[in-house]
Amino acid sequence: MNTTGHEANTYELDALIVGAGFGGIYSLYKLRNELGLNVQTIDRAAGVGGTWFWNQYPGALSDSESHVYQYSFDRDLYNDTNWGTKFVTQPEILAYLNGVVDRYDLRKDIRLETSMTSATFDDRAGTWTVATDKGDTIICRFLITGLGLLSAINKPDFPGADDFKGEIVHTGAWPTDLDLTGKRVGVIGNGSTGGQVITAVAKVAGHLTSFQRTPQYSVPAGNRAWTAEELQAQKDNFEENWNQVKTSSVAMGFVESEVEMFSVSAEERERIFEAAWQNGGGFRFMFETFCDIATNPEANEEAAKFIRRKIGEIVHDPETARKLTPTDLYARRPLCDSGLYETFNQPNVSLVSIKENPIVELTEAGVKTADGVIHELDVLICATGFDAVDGNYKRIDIRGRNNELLRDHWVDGPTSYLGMATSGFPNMFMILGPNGPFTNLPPSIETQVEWIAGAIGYLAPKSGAWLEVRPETESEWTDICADIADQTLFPKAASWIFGANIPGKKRTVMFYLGGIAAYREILDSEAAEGYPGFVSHVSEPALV
Ligand code: NA7
Repeated sequence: MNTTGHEANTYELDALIVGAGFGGIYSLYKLRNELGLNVQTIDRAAGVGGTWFWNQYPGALSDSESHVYQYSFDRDLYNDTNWGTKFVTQPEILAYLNGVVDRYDLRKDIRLETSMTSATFDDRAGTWTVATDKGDTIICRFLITGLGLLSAINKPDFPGADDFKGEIVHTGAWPTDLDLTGKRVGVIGNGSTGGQVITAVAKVAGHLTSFQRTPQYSVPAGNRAWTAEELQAQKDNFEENWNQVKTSSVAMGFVESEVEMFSVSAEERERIFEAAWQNGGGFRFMFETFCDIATNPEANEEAAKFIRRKIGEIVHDPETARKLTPTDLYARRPLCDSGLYETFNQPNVSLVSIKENPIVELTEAGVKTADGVIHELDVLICATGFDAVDGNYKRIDIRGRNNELLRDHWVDGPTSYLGMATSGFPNMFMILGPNGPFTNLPPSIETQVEWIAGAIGYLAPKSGAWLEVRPETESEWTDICADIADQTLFPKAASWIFGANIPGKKRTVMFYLGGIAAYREILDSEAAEGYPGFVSHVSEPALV
């Protein structure tokens, strides 16, 4: 027995899946239900759902349209899913994922409130030994990590935080019993999450103060009910729609524009932007209007100017409008909102630009800024994002061949081949690891899980066999990702996409920006050619 009263066990599995979000759930289905392997999933959370379990803050909404923010592997599941609005809320997505788990009878092989504390590869046996915080030891051939792209929270350490008499919460670890009605609420951060939480909480808070470091470009989400015809068409056109998604770039369920910004007149640009603004959607605004907003600085400025003008038209107080208006590139993950700028017209909402007037410390009563003002608060919400992509990997002792620690392997920044494998860590397959595709996530997750299941299906019958990515393949992939990123404007904007949001984190390219279509082709040929990017090791004669 360990200190929790749980009897510690050592047991063997074919595969251990860590994480019960979109990726972990589908992996369990593929490996257990389809390949018939002995598999278990563990997750540190008290429920399944990953991101959608943790991010239960008010206003949490997916910014991918619902007809493509789901699984596509089972047409019956798709037909039975009836999401009535263009964008779906966190409770709906969490209910969906729970429904999927029950539909395929996965729950009995998911251990909740169980964290992987270490994982070590045994070169001789060709197995992974995983320790959990329950004291269990799991020995498995295949380790599938779906630890979450945006899961390790970034909570700033403000001086005086211990003195603050109110409550400090992070959106990514939201206490579901927190009632903000009538309270004095501060929100630090105004990314995708901050925008959602500000808009929702301002409706109930006594007063809301937004502490904004960098103003953001945001366009309306345009959320609305799908019409009956639209819903029917989504189901009738299942194959064509998903084929379109998987042969597109950002996998968002629309056809990306091929029109260059300056190939049309100024009037036509205005018409296209206005239509996109009215229709809604951040990715649509950036990628469906023109093809060069993310690559050509002048084209980018046209889009930025349009949004800046809208902010000026919406926000009544000129000083608030000035503070809310970005002046830099429109080159972060494109945001959309449900009335964010309008929220700043409410009498119970105020904005503090902490770039101009930094936070000095927290006091007993609230947040003190450089001008000496103490902003009195009952609750301080940190919508300050995540140590994205590799954050969770660095927090666990993962040791590959020769006892090499993954965080040492990634000392110059996280790398991988295809976002799924890193050299020295055989038979460890990451879902949404570094340098995976930058898209609407469920289609990329499905793509990766299907590829991983293919690789495991190939290895499983060969006793003790493992695949290990060649170091040179990994370096080439890193270079490819960097070259593609350099052709875009994204690296020029400081955001989590390049690790720029975490103090001290090395700025590196962390995504493959070549689009899902090209990505899927690379994956297909890697598997079809017998995994040439990998060294294939068989410790005993193959059984097949
Ligand atoms: P983001 O996009 O990383 O946004 C975090 C926000 O928090 C952003 O406004 C940051 O300002 C701000 N921030 C971070 N640290 C601090 C400190 N120390 N002081 C003040 N302000 C700070 O995270 P989100 O959760 O909004 O979104 C992440 C993704 O989740 C999103 O793209 C979707 O894919 C879903 P900054 O801009 O860095 O100046």
